[in-house]
Amino acid sequence: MTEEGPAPLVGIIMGSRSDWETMRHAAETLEKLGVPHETKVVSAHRTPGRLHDYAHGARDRGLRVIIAGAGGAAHLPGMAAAMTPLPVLGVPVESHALKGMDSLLSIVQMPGGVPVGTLAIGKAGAINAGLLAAAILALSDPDLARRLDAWRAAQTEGVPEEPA
Ligand code: RP5
Repeated sequence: MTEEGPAPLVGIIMGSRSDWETMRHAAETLEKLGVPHETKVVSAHRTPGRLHDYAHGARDRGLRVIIAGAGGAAHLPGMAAAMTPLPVLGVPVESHALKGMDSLLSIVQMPGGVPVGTLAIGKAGAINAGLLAAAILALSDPDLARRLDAWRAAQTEGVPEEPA
């Protein structure tokens, strides 16, 4: 659901194509909930101009939430948050060297004044970023709120009582 569908409400950005294996879970979650979104590679250090243009133009293009995933020295979510008033959800991508602890601490330890809503490291964080973005949008979208309720009910239904 990108260029050809309805106008995106959520922008999913990531520092590298290598982050897609993690960040696709945010996109798939939004897809299941019928939330229009777009996905872009936007690196804070390799493509700073692209980040500048993306973040500064995000609200005027109609985006409502940004999900930003990055690994290592993961300044992408914080830099994006510095350049847009939109809520930014940060997903720490698991790094090879430090298993994503570097990503997590880089994203979560924002100084007071420029918030990034930080999720868990890796796939769980990406899924939850999608769910949280949907919950934010659902505050002003009753149809989406119903779809989110149904998704959660189905999740509950899918938990067996017996362990084996
Ligand atoms: C970060 O560096 C990216 O977010 C990625 O997680 C990490 C490694 O990038 P690649 O070297 O795989 O492109 O900017």
